[in-house]
Parts: sequence; C-alpha cells; structure tokens
Amino acid sequence: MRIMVVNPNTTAEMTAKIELSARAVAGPGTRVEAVTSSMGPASIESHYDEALSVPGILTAVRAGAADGYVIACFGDPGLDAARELADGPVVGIAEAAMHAAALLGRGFSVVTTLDRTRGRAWDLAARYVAPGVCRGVHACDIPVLELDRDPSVAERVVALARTALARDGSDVIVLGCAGMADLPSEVSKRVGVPVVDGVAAATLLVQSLVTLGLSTSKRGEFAPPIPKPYTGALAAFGG
Ligand code: 5HY
Repeated sequence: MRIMVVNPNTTAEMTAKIELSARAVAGPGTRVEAVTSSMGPASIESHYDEALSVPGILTAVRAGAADGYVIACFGDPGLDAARELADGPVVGIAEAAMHAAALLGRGFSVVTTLDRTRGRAWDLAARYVAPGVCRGVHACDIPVLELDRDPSVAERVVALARTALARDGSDVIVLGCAGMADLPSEVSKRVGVPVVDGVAAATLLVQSLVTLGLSTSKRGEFAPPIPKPYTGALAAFGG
C-alpha cells in the first residue's frame, strides 16, 4: 500500500524528519511518500498560516494516487476538505495522537510550540476526545523552524512535560508539532510516561484502515466536492 504523508508547510527539512518518523513505523508492505506542500507558509503557527496552508494540502492530495493520507501538521489543517477529495482514508496527526493518548491513560497533556497555537489544540481536543481527557495544553515558546536549530529543545520539552504532568494530573504526553517527531522516546524515557508522536500514530492508523479495506464514507458530507467555477488565484481548484 502507498501512504502519502503531507507536510502542509513548505520546509523540506521538516518533511525529511516527518518521513523518518512515518517510515520507522510503516509495515513491510507499506510505501511511505512524504511530500512538502508546493505553496503556502514556511511554518504554521497561526490561524492565518493554517488557512493558507490548505490549498497546498489539497493540491498534494488531489495529485496523490495513494491508498491513504496523513496531514502532518498539529492543527490538522484542511482535514475535512481533504476527506472530500481523497479516495482513501485521511488522518490528521493531532487527531491520531489524541485518540492514541486517550487509549493509554486517564488524561493527557499536550506540549506544543507557540502559546498562540494552544487555542487550536483545545478546539481539536474538544472535537476528538471526551471532556476532561485532554487535561492541559502547554507551549514551550520555540518557533516551529527553531525546533531543528535550537540545541535546548529536548531539555525544554522534557521540563515542560514534567510541569504539565504535575500541574494537570495527567499520565500521558502528546507532542504538539510534527517538528517534534524525533523526540518521543527520549522524552518518554526521561519523564516516565507514554509520549505520543502524531506522525507515527497517524501513519499506523491510516495503514490499519487501509488494511481493513476501510475509507471515508462518501454518503454524506464527505462526498466529492460539487464542481463549480473558481476564479482568481484559486481558479485551478474549480471543477
Ligand atoms: C506543525 N506547525 O505540526 C504545526 C505545529 C504548531 O508547521 N507543523 C507546523 O505549532 O502548530
């Protein structure tokens, strides 16, 4: 099977890290293709960035002939639109991480990048898990593109994870950025609880759904988009 993992930002170095995480867990019969969005923001750290990352995601999904898709940004941008477009299942990394975390303990805390992205994480938690399962969302205030450059990242994520567990009374940590996909085992070893990377969790979830022969229902709201003219910079998205 083929799984396309879409990095909704335009930073190829981040796609490389995402690809490593996805390939590390994919089964022997699964080919992972990680793609960098062809248009949009270099990193996604605001509602504006997220909104403008969607055309690139949809362009990748429309071009991809994969059996399933992963949206590798913790805001799960364009998830529902991609589900309308794709033939195979589409899973967001926040969605996968939060569902997996809910299976592993009584309550989880999210450790993410910038403070201003916490609201979105709370919105997604309200959509994905029962009230009270997400116990807290904490920001380490490291910009997304600094995650690869700042040598103190692991230290700061470990320290914040410890604070989160104590303050929230949680027993699982969710990493709130695809750029943290290389951190789960070290953080877990040092804080002593399960630490979930959404890229790996989403890749395995998509692989499981495809293996089960399951995909998004096309009966209702996720039916293919209604063809209509689009104008201006988005003319190519019309049908
Ligand atoms: C991500 N931004 O996973 C999100 C993380 C965040 O470019 N990839 C990004 O901070 O919301």
